Amino acid sequence: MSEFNNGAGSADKKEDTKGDSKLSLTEQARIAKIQDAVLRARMLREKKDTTSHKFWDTQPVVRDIKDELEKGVQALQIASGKEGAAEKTSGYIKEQTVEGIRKEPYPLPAGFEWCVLDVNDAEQLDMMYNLLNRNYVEDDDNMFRFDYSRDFLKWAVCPPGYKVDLHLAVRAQKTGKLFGVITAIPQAMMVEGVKVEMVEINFLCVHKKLRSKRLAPVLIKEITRRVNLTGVFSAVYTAGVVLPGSIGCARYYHRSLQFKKLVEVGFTRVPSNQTMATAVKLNRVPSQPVTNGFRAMEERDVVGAHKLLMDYLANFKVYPFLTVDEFRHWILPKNKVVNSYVSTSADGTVENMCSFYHLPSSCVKHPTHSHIFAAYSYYNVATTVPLKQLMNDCLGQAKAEGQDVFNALNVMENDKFLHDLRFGMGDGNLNYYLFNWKCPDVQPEEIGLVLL
Ligand code: MYA
Repeated sequence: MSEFNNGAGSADKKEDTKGDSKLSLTEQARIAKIQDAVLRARMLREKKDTTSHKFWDTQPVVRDIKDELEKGVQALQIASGKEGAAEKTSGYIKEQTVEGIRKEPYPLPAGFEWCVLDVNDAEQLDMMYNLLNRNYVEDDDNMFRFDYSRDFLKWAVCPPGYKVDLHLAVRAQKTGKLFGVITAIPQAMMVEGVKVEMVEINFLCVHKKLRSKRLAPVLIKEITRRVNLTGVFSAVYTAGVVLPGSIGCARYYHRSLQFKKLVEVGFTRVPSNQTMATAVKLNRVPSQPVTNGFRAMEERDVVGAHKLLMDYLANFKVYPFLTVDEFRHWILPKNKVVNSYVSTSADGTVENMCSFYHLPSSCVKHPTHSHIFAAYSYYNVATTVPLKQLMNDCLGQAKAEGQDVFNALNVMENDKFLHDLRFGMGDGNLNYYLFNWKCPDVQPEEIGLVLL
């Protein structure tokens, strides 16, 4: 997707639209849209994307050149002012009703059965934890693997309105051992100004012994069926892999907090123009916050901080529509799961907030270090201080909390602080996906959503 954003394309666009200064802003925007559509169609034709996806090609996601060209045609229709054309750029890809949804679960290979995971039961939570701890996402060199804590998993899959039926797993009939998992949680999303009831999909995992046997498509079809039976027909998810249905692509940036340890585990290197001592010094963070009144968020801040965040998120094309209860669940501090901070005016109005969640990774092969402790930037809003200052305070808190590295995506306004606060660009992309909802491509800075 980012290919469409190359320098040549945007330079062309600026030249042409600037050329006629008599055009109104609306007309200029229309012309820009036409140019985008034409450019997109041309590049897609040239790209000749021949990848075939046996499963994804059957699913309601934007997936091929034809769809992309259709998007282009719609943009042209909007640009030429045709009534009603705008409606077509958002909406379901496939219209469905609960009545039309299959009633029986999809069949599994012999010896396996469906089960659900009640993560409030310690034993079932352990089963989910162990499957993920040994089989979930690894980096390209298989050096690190996500190690979501048990408390984190409970928090991640039990927001207000969650359904146990959507914490889906596959187990061996004889032994009860888990071989696969996928979860869905309810979350209304705002997509280009339209509120859509969706689920967020996460924790898709197949045991290493059962890889490449097409179990993942069965898990996805079964969770889709179960979600559809609740009257919800669209979903949002992120993945490192490129699949059909992507609406945008963000990049991870990393800020070292414990530089020496990160070098020892092979996560980072000492730059060629620095010594270890210089690099350690350059990566220092404030031990005390600079922002006046900076403190951990508390229950009394929830209503004000919720309003601050929702007003801010309204600036983006894709963001979660959080109720106050959902906000409380996701943002109020939870030990070793999520940290959040605010500063307020004298009368208690929340003016600034920042937050991060805790996602350690196991060091798969390292003899002495078992984990990298990583903080992930979550939702941040600065209204009375520069965002850079607020995030520098946030880095200090993360370090005080024992984190080795602070990770952030280049979504929302994060570009405003990444460079100056010495974040280095990672080699991983994160693709954002919508299932069964049309949406034009979005740039990272137009995304107001961070998934866990
Ligand atoms: S992203 C995290 C994904 N998990 C991991 O990376 C953990 C480690 N890897 C594994 O456990 C396995 O490799 C997985 C694939 C399970 C990923 N998302 O069974 P297979 C397609 C979607 O033979 P396996 C997260 O959790 C692949 O293109 N599809 O493969 C969000 C191929 O299809 P096609 C994926 O390697 C998940 C097919 O699977 C992914 O044994 C969102 C091959 O199946 C992936 N990350 O297992 C899920 N990776 O032939 C979608 C591969 O067509 C939700 N594939 O190319 C959709 C919305 C559903 C709800 C809708 C409600 C309305």
